[in-house]
Amino acid sequence: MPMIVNSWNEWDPLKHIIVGRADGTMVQAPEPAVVRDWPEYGFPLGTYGPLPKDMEDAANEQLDNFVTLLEKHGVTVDRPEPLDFRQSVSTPDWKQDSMFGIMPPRDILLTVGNEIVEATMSARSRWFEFLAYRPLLQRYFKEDPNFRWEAAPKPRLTDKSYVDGIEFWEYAESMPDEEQIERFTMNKQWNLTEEEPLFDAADVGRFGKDLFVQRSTTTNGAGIDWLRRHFPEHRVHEVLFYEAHPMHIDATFIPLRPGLALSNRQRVPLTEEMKQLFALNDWEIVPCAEPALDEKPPLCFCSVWLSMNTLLLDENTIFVEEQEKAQQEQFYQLGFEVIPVPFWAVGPFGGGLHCATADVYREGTLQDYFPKQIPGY
Ligand code: DAV
Repeated sequence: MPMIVNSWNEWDPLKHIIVGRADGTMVQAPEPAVVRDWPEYGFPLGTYGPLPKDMEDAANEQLDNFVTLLEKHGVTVDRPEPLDFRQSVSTPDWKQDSMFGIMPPRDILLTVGNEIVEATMSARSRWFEFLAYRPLLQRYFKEDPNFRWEAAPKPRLTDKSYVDGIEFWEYAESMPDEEQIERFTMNKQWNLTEEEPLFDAADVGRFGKDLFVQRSTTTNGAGIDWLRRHFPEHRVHEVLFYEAHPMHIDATFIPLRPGLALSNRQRVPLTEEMKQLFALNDWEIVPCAEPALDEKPPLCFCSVWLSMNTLLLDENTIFVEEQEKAQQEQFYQLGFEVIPVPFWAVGPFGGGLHCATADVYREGTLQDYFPKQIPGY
């Protein structure tokens, strides 16, 4: 019987991956976890709807091109099945006027060894996103007798899961970033409460036996606790960075190969134990290069740091956005073969090359890259 699902880290040789689609992606309807306010691009506060069709076509063209490139490098690619994201969705607790989309599979699917966990997610518009991946997961389940298919407890996402609902964002964004970092980041408390476990899979950095999970606007302490109890054979470390609105670790801190990690030059690590753990095990942490963009493109909720949102083909080869020349140069200097990929049109649909993918199979086994541990961390 074939082994289909296996991936323990971000750098082992890649053989099989899921790549998202831009089809029907929405500027989401307002909800406690999400506020969009882009009057200059046709979406003032409170409005919602599909992203413009020409943008969607451009994003899909770049995604399809990336798929071809991956296949040329011997990687099998699967794609999710779009739903109608314009539809409203509801549970017994709430009704939400739109869904979001399925460009970033990394946000929802967490692959750890022979297991894929569907994350809780923390936005109502993303509650049903797992349905788009079910045809793939069902197939893996049928074909691979060792595949462990898991779903984290579906959250209630009532108003109790959010700090003052949407008002949190209006309140926070009236402050300068430094003040928000002081008030919210230092207290590990942004929009989410600790009512129930909440996490996005993209807040997890996979380093073999060690999983580094970012506390963020999408992942709360209970979510990290759930992951810790769910993976008893792993060491699950909470990490925090200097960032006002942390969301997903993959434009903040990423491994490149055993012993080498890339850190966002602004969003420096704040967790002392994390810094000690890397130093103790002789890991080098290098600050990333400057991004090519000065500000977010139109209708994009991700930052310019998508420059470091890259995908490793193996520990010597990395896919990097085509126009991020400084970041490419840094990878050359670090000894990597760089494969440039045009991907800027994809950003507004939910991220970069790492966000747009979810691992299915990388060669390799579970290894310990941090043999020296810090008690209690
Ligand atoms: O830095 O804006 C990008 C990652 C989205 N999945 C950021 C986060």
